[in-house]
Order: sequence, then structure tokens, then C-alpha cells
Amino acid sequence: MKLLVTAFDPFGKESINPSLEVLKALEKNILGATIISLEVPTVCYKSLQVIEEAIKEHNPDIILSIGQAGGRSEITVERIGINVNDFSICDNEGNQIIDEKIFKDGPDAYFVNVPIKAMVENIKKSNIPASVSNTAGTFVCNHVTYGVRHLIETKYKGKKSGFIHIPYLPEQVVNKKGVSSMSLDVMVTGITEAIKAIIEYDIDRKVVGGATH
Ligand code: PCA
Repeated sequence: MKLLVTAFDPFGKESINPSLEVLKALEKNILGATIISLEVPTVCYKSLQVIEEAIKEHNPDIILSIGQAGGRSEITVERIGINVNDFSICDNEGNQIIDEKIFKDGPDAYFVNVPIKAMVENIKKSNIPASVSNTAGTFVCNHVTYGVRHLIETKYKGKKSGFIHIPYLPEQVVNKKGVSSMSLDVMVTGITEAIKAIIEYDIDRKVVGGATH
């Protein structure tokens, strides 16, 4: 089995992106599966082009993308990507798209097709806070969550894709009073556990993990 794992370059006011740091530290073989690492620009459409090139080159079974969710306190496994670009800040090439579809011919949303509950349970088993998230926002991470699923549905049927948002690293919050962070080694363990769940569970576990709001 081959997994393409992607992470973003720093964006906004940050000089590091925890997703890229986690990607660099990730084992290249997990439970016998080959991990292919890919850095992706935090830029609409270009991010998807870079991922599609890697899909063509490596033909992975699974595409798992990781991104920074500054302010979240847990590792959050995204459930859904929605067909909208509504950027509250500029991407890394200065694009700020407001209220436009990502793909005009695409459905309103796609659920990811990796086992999100099993991933969350596996992360929590290692005593790391994790939960299912029902919104990946409306910036480049949602763009990639939606866009990769759209690529799969339209061109690369049979592959799976998912998205995980991770908190800031401690060094990013030194001057952000009261903002959550998580250490690199903890996040690397968490992502590794999530990948193990993807490899082990073809069908998701039916366990509690929803939200009231
Ligand atoms: N996080 C941003 C884009 C890149 C990243 O790491 C987001 O949540 O949309």
C-alpha cells in the first residue's frame, strides 16, 4: 500500500507550518505501507495541481493531507470538504477569493473516504486529544479536502483521501497568550496513529464522535 502524505508551507503571519514539520519527521514506512511525502504550496488550485502531479507519478492508494489549524487544541480529523472558496486572508500568492465555487461542475460537498472515527480513536488510544471536525474552514485546507476528493471522483476512482488539521507548535504561541499548542513528537505520534487506522480499517468504526454544535 502507498500513502501520499501532504503538508503545507507556512502562510499568513507564521514562519513555520506544523504540518510540514510533522511531515519531515514522519517514518517512511508505517505497518508495511510506503509513505511518500509532498510539500504543497498554500495557494488555491496550484496546491491541487502539485498533488495531482504526485498522484500521476506515484499512483498512491491513499492521499492524506495535513494542515495547520491555529487555535485548535486537538488533532482534528476532517469529515467533509465543501465547494466554496471564501478566503478570510490571502493565500501565498495573494489570492483572496470570496464566495466562489472551487469547481463549477462539482457537487456542494464531499465526505472524505478515510475512516475518520477509527483515526480519532487510534490517536486517543495514545493519550493524545483528538476529535472529528465537521468543518475544514473555507480556505486552502478546505480547498484541498474538497479538491482532492473531486479529483478522485472525476479522474482517479478507487483512491481514498482525507484531511487532518493540527494545532500550532509551542514555538508559534510563545507570544500568543492563552492559545493552544501541541509538541512536535506528540503530533508525529498522533498522525502515525491516524495513518495506522487508515491502513487497518477499510470500513470505518461506528462509534460516538459526533457533535451537538
Ligand atoms: N492551513 C490552512 C491552509 C494551509 C494550512 O496549513 C487552512 O486551514 O486552510
